[in-house]
Amino acid sequence: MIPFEKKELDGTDDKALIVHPDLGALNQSALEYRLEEAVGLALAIGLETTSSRYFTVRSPKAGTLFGSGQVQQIKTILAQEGATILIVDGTLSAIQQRNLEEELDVKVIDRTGLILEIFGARAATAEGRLQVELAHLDYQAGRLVRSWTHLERQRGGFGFLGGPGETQIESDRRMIRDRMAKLRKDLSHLRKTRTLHRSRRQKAPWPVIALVGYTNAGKSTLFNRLTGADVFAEDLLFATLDPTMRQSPLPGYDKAIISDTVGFVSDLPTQLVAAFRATLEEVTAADIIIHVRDISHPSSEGQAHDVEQILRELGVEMEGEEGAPIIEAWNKVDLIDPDDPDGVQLPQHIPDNVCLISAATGQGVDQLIEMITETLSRNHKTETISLPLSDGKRVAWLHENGRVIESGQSDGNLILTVQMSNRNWGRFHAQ
Ligand SMILES: Nc1nc2c(ncn2[C@@H]2O[C@H](COP(=O)(O)OP(=O)(O)OP(=O)(O)O)[C@@H](O)[C@H]2O)c(=O)[nH]1
Ligand SMILES: [Mg+2]
Repeated sequence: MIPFEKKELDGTDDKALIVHPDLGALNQSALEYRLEEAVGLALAIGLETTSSRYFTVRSPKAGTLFGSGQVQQIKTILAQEGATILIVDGTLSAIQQRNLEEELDVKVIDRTGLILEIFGARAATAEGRLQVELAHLDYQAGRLVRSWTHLERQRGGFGFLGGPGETQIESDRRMIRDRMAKLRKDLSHLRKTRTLHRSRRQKAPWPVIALVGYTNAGKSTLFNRLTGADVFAEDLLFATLDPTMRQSPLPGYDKAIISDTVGFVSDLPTQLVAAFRATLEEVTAADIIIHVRDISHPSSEGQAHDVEQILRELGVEMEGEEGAPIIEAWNKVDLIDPDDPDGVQLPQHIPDNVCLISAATGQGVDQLIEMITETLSRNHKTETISLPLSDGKRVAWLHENGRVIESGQSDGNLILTVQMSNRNWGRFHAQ
């Protein structure tokens, strides 16, 4: 345990003030949704918000990000509202965080820190916890800020947001480094085991379908509907953290494997993208990706954009032959009221790879399943071929790149029924 210098806050009724530094990237309404989202993020670790507002930052100050007049204003608001935590919905350097804490005399946390704290409280599997702790330490390593360890006790997070006193910095850094090295080792061990599981599963003749999307889009609700599972689905940001896989019947197939994954959010900390890369390998290995979108959300477009960017960062091919086909499930259509002139409306043109659904009511889910099987069969073909028993190389290639559904022998030949993407069949026949 790292001997952090503790600053006890009255943990039972901490309330947060949220300020967003407006650097000019967002328009008025996007700013408002961003603030709303930040309130949701705070709530995800049980923090109530006194108010949320943005400050226009024309030239960010190296020491405090906000200008000195703004810092005074924030100080006044904190006192007026009785907030004991300041959430800055943006990125703070370690220095900025510390200076703000000193000037305002409250705990200060930035967006990355907040998301890390949520993930710390939510991760349930051994691997998830190791990954989050690693990401946390990575973020922590350069930070010399006061401790917030009460959150660890209260909310089950890791509470690494705090930091060492000046005198202990060096030894603490060393301890952090050592701990990170140990975590990496444990993780690589766990991953080896998981890869073994996966390669065994890859040989199973079932397609893998990955659900991805912005947090709160309805992935888990859809997952439950498709699989009859009862996964935690809540109006809570980052309700799901650890990926879950289930079997589900799919017309024309014995079964399919559907995986529910962690939701994405704009400005997902790079430490976390890196940490979850391995878990999200399920997505990269999927036969079909279902991008679940909350189409009733006013920022739906921007959210889709963020999701696509994170998928690219994860190495998922978004267009062309190489990647898995992507279907967009435009969810929550039940919330769209075509007669409401102020409400969100569906766009005029709806692309071919889109299915309108309501995971809550079940509307459109049958069409979605149809679209999934259609897309699968369009992109995959099943062939029965005969190969000489001695052709071990080609047999191994087929096992590696396709799904061997049936295998038998006749007259010294191996008869294989294989399902594989059209592209792989092309490669096979060209050999
Ligand atoms: N009205 C309506 N609400 C829905 C629909 N689908 C999901 N919801 C609600 O949206 C909220 C979020 O749903 P989840 O399934 O937990 O969302 P998620 O994408 O798994 O979220 P994270 O795990 O947090 O990333 C819940 O309150 C659901 O009941 C829908 O089709 N219509
Ligand atoms: Mg979920």
